[in-house]
Amino acid sequence: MLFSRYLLPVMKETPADAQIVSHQLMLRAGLVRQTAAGIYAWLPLGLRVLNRIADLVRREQDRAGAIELLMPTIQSADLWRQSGRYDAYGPEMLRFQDRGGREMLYGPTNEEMITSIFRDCVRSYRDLPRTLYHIQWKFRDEVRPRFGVMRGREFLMKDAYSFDLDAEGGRASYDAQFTAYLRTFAALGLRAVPVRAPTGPIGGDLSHEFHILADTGESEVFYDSALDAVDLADADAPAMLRGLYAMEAEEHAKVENCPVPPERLASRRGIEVGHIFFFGTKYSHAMGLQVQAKDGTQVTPLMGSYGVGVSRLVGAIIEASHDAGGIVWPDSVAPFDVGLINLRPDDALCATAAAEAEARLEAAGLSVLHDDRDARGGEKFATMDLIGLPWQIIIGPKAAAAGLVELKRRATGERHEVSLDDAMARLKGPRAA
Ligand code: 5CA
Repeated sequence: MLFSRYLLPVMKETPADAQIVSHQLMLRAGLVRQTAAGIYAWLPLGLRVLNRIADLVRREQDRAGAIELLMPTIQSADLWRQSGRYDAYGPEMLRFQDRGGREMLYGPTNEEMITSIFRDCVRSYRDLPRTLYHIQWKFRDEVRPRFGVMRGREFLMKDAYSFDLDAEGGRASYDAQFTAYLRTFAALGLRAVPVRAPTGPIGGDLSHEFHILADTGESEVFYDSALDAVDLADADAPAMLRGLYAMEAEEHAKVENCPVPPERLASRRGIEVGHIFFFGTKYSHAMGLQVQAKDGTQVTPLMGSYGVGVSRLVGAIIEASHDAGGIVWPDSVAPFDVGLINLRPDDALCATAAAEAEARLEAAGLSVLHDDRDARGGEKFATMDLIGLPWQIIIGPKAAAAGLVELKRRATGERHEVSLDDAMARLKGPRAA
């Protein structure tokens, strides 16, 4: 992709209205534009990151046996009356009428809709267990939208819903999602710790939130500091984590005798990137979902729901991975693999070398943003650092004459003058791993 033909409005100055670093960097790096309070347009570079995150979430959901479908953003009020939540949900729900005067809403979540779909499609115990998910926009008319995409009003969520015949099965479905979440966040290059959580308007009595520990987090969590030593990518991590004390502040406040000795009790702020719930028959009972059991009787399936804040993750990843120069994308979600800087687009040798490098990198399956703009070197370096692509390949007249390029790793700042072949060999290594 040629920079000169792309839409990438970068800003030098820090926007005054953005309070936290991820929001500032998302605006400066041209990832999003606010179009109304808490509502954002995803510009081309931001959309590439959002899509990569969604793809990784999807990969781990599929691996865990969940099945993808797509439900609409617009729902009918009648559906929500069946569960009794239409009146209970309050002013966070965006409500409106269609031309026929029918009451509609922009979905803040999908428990009712999935329950009604499942109720219409399934009759027998043979059709359970099932976990279904979609990745779809939600709307919540938050009192205080802030921090950019971290607390938006319109946001992208992965929401999964499990249906089981008995409590043991329901627990297994919950555990499968718990494990999938640890894998997902690890694949995104994040350390997200699970903590016991209150269930709020979703309901039920078993719930975990997944938090990235960061000073800019909106929640507070209390946990046994032994948790800091757990390798979350380890296969034993789910079992180890279940044995350790970790609570969202509201839950912690309910605990009368904290089992963790004070010197081991840590308290940090966290960004909630996922939230899972087991609420049994709350929606299936209210909405009359029943299936025939093996013995011919009718049973009410037990359900759980499992959310990941896909658009919030873009901000959370930046909070966790940036430096003074800008964003430092983990390889797994970077909008392009390589930023190719041609320092002298007016020089024939440089232009040929850069075009060749771009073609060969792309032929090798790497995505490239080629800065061919007629601009000063300093500006190109600053822009490339700001947008945070994992690798930079810099082509200038002296190196080009010697058949060399400069390869820079964004995260470490390490630079090497190498042949294009050597650069490509180094670049493919960590990606393949
Ligand atoms: N139905 C359940 C699980 S599918 C549910 O809605 N859970 S939730 O309310 O906790 O939302 C799931 C995730 O969406 C949260 O963990 C958070 O990461 C993300 N999220 C919630 N509200 C917002 C918001 N206003 N802006 C951005 N992301 C949000």
